[in-house]
Amino acid sequence: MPTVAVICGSRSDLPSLNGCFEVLDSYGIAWEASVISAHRQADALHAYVAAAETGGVRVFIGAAGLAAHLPGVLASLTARPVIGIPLDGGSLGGADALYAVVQMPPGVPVATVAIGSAGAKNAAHLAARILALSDAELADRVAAFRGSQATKAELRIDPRR
Ligand code: RP5
Repeated sequence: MPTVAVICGSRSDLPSLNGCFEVLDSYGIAWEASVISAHRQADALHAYVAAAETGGVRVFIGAAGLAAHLPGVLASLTARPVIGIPLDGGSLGGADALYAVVQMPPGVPVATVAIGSAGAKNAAHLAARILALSDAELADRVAAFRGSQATKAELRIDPRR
């Protein structure tokens, strides 16, 4: 049963999400991914969110480009945490999607990460940290990842090692 649902607005978004899927896998988090457009398949999106909640999804990740309303619509449909990834497929380099995802009205929060593949990875890391609040083993894996990052940074600044 997935605990994280990743939804993107188009099949064309999927390559941008590989890093998200890899990071979720690295934490051993069960996830599922779906392509459901907020603009083109509104009814299907409503039905999916209801079913996902019933099925045990605890964190939603929404990814879209252009006028990226998908994460915001997800946040309108669920009280569970929604993380939004603005994608950079459009002619404005993702600034369009960033504004659409980050500028949510008060009371309808979307935790917005960076544009594109960096954001896709961070969406997965943030989901892990949310889930780790109630999962001690996952919290250990998050701590281990943070430790490995520190080690890598240390190596970068000292070429003799
Ligand atoms: C957005 O429009 C999607 O998330 C995608 O980033 C963009 C273009 O979609 P397609 O025309 O490739 O389906 O809704």
